[in-house]
Amino acid sequence: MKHAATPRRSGFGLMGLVVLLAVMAILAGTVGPLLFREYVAARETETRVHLERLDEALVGFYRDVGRLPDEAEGLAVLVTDPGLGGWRGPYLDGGRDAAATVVALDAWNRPLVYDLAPLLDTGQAAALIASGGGDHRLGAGTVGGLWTTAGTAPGTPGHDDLLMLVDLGSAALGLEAVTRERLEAISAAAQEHFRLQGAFPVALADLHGAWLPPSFGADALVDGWGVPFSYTVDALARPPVATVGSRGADGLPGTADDQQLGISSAAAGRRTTSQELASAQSRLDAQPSLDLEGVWDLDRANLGLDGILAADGWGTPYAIRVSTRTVVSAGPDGNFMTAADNLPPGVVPDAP
Ligand SMILES: [Ca+2]
Ligand SMILES: [Ca+2]
Ligand SMILES: [Ca+2]
Repeated sequence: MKHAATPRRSGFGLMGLVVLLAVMAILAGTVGPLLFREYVAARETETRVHLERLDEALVGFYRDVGRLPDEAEGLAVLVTDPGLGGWRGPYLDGGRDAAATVVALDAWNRPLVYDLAPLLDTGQAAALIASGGGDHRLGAGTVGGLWTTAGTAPGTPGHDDLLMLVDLGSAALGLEAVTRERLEAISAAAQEHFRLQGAFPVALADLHGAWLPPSFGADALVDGWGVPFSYTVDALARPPVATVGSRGADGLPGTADDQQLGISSAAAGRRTTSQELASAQSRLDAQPSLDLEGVWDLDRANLGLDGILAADGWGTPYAIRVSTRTVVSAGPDGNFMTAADNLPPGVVPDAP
């Protein structure tokens, strides 16, 4: 019986093994750190690129939705429709970055930190996104705490952190401009409403359709940040005024970024009043023998103007100056005694 063949000896003797181990040790000492640095640099670059893409995506989200995601929503809403009005994402198109599972991770697959309206040691930002970097530890700051943007001392967790400060810049200005434009369109429509109806609309929604331009969508009665405009009317003021306003970017009333537009009825009322006065006066001039009572309600009935021309374009009843047979409006201030703004100018009714 043949005995089993002894295993074939490798030609690689003990010396060979020693030499190989020595070479590997040298390589590990020199190439290893090089490779590691390369690896870290690549992850850092990858993270920076992702942060830049997130920055752009946040600005896009802001343009559409009118605000940045809050911290509870986080970065996931950039790729997953949260059911918000105006959302037209995903805001990261394609690639690994755009997957819902990794959108909020850095290149080391660690969660990015997102802080809305961060507290910074220098400058300002609308939001901040942070990665702990290669050491996986975030030392530059915390959500709601103070952020050190210039990096921290070597050896501390913050030294290799990667931060992205999100600046809305022109996007924010764009929303202010949209708001201003809508306010002005509403003002023009409300004045036209006043001119033809003798009063401001009760609610802004009443301006929809006939009064506002067709391009003014049903969703445009809100400011650039999606908040409905405030609207008040003081119908007893002379001339009556309306005010339409936005709370601005911060959504809070009474702060510096508010936009308010007073809508005056002065011009609209003047046009109406001038037209009415002209027609009333021509009716009066056509009946020179008609005896005047000096009481507009009676005289306009006698003139056949009953039911119309009760009040001028600012809501004040007309009067009549019997001595000169002139129909008079008190003007925008509603006061006959201040004659300068009366129509005709300077004319006051006879003293009672
Ligand atoms: Ca770190
Ligand atoms: Ca405000
Ligand atoms: Ca007056």
